[in-house]
Amino acid sequence: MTLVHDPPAFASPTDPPPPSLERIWTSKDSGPIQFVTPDGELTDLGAEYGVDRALAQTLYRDMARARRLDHEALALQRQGELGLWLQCWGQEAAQVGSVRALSPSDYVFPSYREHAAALVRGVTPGELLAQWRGVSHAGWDPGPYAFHLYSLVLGTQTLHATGYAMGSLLDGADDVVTVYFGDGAASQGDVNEAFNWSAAGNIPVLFICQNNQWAISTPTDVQFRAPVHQRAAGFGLRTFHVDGNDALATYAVTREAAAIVRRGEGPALVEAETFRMAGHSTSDDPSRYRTETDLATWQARDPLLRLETVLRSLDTRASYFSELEEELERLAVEVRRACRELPDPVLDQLFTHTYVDPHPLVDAERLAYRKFVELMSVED
Ligand SMILES: Cc1ncc(C[n+]2csc(CCOP(=O)(O)OP(=O)(O)O)c2C)c(N)n1
Repeated sequence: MTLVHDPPAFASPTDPPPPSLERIWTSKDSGPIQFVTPDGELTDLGAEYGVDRALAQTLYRDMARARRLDHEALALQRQGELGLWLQCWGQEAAQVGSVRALSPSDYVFPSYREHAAALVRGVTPGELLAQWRGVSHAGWDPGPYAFHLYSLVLGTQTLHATGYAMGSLLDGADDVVTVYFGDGAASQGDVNEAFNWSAAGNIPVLFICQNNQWAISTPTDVQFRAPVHQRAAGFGLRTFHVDGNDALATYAVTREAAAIVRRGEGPALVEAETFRMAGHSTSDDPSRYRTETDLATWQARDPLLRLETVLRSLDTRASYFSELEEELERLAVEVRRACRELPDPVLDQLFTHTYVDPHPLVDAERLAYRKFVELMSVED
């Protein structure tokens, strides 16, 4: 059964620019831009913008799919089917709202928690889980999805994105190369170099910082004094601060930021305030460092519940929700099946994708590995 709403639509780069949220935000500087309150009420700004029902349904579906995949992956890890998993629970709106506001060809550099964004770009559950099952160094071919491989070395992807965007500029493309990173990663030198270099060179990069309040066990008030958006502005970026648990506001803000970058006016940054509801990874116990009150505060700001309230207030048909529920059940089955069916890796291939060109050290290591395998099979 298919859903009865419009097919998911990405923002078109040729759409007319919406009213300036940058102006509204910088003139009032009254905290993050919000369209919908945690209770699901439209703010004055949200009412001014209005709610596009098809967009709201698309964003809600994207978030619901991501949450289901995330929870299934957690269960698979607990059953020993995955070595590790980093949940994106709580951050669905920040990811879905932003990635939907791009053009599908805008190349995205994720960090390692962007499962919701990856799903929107079409990365399959099996491809997403492969790295965490330990059967692949990565999992997918980035080209067809315009979605790069995960980067676990904090912040490096901001420099990769900046370099990629320089290339895209030289090619005469009008891409908005987009890069995700966290509040903790923002302390890395790489991120600050990427801010500076992209601003100095007018390079078309859109930085999306998901400020989920924690870098493993380090809270933001220990991590930094000046917020990420203020620091980025100091480097000369156009900056935005948005409620990252508000999918509609995140979409609108990212759309405006992307339009700035696409017009060649230089790099921009969106700081999306959100919360990591789970531990840093499945190896982490967040109850060791954060309080139940903290968790409850953010639970009340849940991005899915908030958009669901909006959709119900728009008299969304009950069939939308029931069909989505069925779709999520099918997705869950697919996630479990895809995970268990992932083929074991051929270890010899470890040496194949290390360098583009042959390398003597890698060749020697491959030879040593083959000799070891031979020796083992003789002993058998
Ligand atoms: C260069 C580098 N330093 C340290 C680490 C260890 N490390 C992994 S995740 C993490 C915290 C990252 O926090 P943040 O950037 O806020 O992203 P989040 O995990 O909260 O999504 C740290 C310190 C790393 N992976 N890379």
